[in-house]
Amino acid sequence: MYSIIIPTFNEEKTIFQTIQNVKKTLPHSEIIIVDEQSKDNTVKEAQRHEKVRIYSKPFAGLAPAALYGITQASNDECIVMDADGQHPTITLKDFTKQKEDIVIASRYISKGKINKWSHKRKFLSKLGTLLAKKSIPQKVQDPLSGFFKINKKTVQYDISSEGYKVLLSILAANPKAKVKEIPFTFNDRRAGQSKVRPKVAIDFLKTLTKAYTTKYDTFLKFCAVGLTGVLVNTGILYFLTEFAHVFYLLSAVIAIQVSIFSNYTLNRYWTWKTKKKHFFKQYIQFNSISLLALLVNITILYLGTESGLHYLFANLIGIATGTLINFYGNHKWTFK
Ligand SMILES: Nc1nc2c(ncn2[C@@H]2O[C@H](COP(=O)(O)OP(=O)(O)OP(=O)(O)O)[C@@H](O)[C@H]2O)c(=O)[nH]1
Ligand SMILES: [Mg+2]
Repeated sequence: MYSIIIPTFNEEKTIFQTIQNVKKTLPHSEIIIVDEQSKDNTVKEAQRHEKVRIYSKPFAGLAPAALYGITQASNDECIVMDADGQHPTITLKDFTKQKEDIVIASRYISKGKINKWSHKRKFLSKLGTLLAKKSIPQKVQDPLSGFFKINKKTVQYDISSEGYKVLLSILAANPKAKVKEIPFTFNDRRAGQSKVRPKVAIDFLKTLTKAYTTKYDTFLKFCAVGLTGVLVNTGILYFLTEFAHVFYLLSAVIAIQVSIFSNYTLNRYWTWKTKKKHFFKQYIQFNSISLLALLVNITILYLGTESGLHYLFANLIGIATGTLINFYGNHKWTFK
């Protein structure tokens, strides 16, 4: 059994026919309309059908409306589709043959098509899709599709997600979910007006930023810990040299060790949150990676400078390489 969730905003000209088509294609499905308090007769038109659940309130956008519909659905298998006829109901049948956690009706795989789009719209869609594809861990060709199925038992969704592109936030939040794309033809709007407005672009950038920060969460935390390490290092070097009158090179050795230790502790309990290995065994591994990264950093500094680069520039390349070695070494070994 399926629940079909249809977000609407001023779709009086199309909603009746869309519901009719859904009923013809999947007669036993549950139909849920999530309406953004349309100012026209959308709700009245939907009410002309029997057995349709209608929620009409200010949802604050397409994504929250769709997610609300999913929470209200009686079935685990939920399909979200547009009201304006752009999503052909024939594809609903194809959805029912798929068992994956997330199934996407895709415009951008072989046999997928878009009917009559302007060059500008095509370009913007391709650009948005490219940015979105890189922001998620799965290999998906159409992460901005508004036509998809999720199994709400196995897929996590954050009902506070904002914006327009609900599928993108669902993909970002479910890196391990099984995903499949099926082709469909994106038709012309049957009637009525597009709801795409400049705010959609701003909302999209917000969703995109969230997806990127989720995808690179571990690396970003690792970099933040690295910055705290610089502060700890500088503070101890200064304190020991100025107030304890320790020779500055000896202060530096102590400062490096303490900052490696504080970095290690923060990375163990915050960045990777892995406590499978013994604290000190893992600490020795962390230290070894730090040493390796330091050696590579200095080698690049030396080779770069000797081959004519400015030593500060060569050092920056060394630091960047060292950071990557540190990150991947710890990711694949220390904290695995
Ligand atoms: N509940 C709710 N539904 C919305 C909102 N904005 C759009 N919708 C519905 O979401 C679906 C997609 O919106 P469309 O305006 O068709 O967006 P689009 O398909 O990307 O653009 P077009 O090709 O111009 O139609 C339609 O069924 C709209 O009625 C909103 O803010 N709230
Ligand atoms: Mg549309």
